[in-house]
Order: sequence, then structure tokens, then C-alpha cells
Amino acid sequence: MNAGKLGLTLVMTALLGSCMMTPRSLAFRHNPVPADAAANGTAVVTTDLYGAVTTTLTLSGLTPNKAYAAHYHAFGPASSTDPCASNGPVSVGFPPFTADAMGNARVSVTSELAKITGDAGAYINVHFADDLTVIPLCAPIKTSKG
Ligand SMILES: [Cu+2]
Repeated sequence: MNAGKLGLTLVMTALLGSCMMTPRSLAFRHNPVPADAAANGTAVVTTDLYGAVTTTLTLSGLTPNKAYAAHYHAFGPASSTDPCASNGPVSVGFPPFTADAMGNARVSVTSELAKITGDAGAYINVHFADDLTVIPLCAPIKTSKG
């Protein structure tokens, strides 16, 4: 390989690397419910070159040893400005997970970008697994509908 070709290869490698490593961090907020009053966390979203999106939730303040469910939801009909209050359908589900003895949890899912683009990926919420109507945490992603 000559020096010019090597230089181009290095530039391409740097470009590809920067495209793959652009994680976006979203903050969870506590919903106005009594459950898990101290719960908090982040969702880190990384998209690769092939359109696969890996989302990792890092949560704290959960009920120790309790099972949870988390989903991406689409913008629903109940609000056009607050995705967390819009009651939208599930777009992508995270694997079931359980908080550890300290109330911490970490869970990841990889999905196609198209499934969570635009209104399809308006928010992520965290539910009690044994009662999905209890939703201590929500991370808004898209704050207006459409
Ligand atoms: Cu959900």
C-alpha cells in the first residue's frame, strides 16, 4: 500500500469511527406518581452505520429486587406536546430486567433505526413488570407531535 492510499484509509477509518460513536444521552424524569420517588436515570442511544440503534438504560432509585419492563413508545393521542403523557403504543421493548439489591439496573436493546424514528420513538418509559400501569420513569425524546 502506498502512502497516499494509506492516508485515505486512515481518513476513512476516522470518519467511520466518528459516525459510529455519536451517542446521545437522554434524561429520565420521574412521573407524578408515588412509586419509586427517588428513581432516576439516563438512556444512552448509539446508532451504527447500518441503521442499528443500541439503547442502554442506566437506572437508580428503583425498588430493590423488583422486576421492571421498559419500552420505546410512539407519540400517542393524549398529548401533542408531552410525549410522556400521550399514552402511545409500544414501538420497541427492552428485555425484562430486575433492579439489584441497591435499586440499580442496567438494560440494553438493539433495534432498527426506522422503528424509533420520529413519532415512532417519542419516549421511553419504565414500568413495574407486575403492574404496567405503574410508570415511575419516562424519558421524553420528541417533544412535539408530527
Ligand atoms: Cu411502556
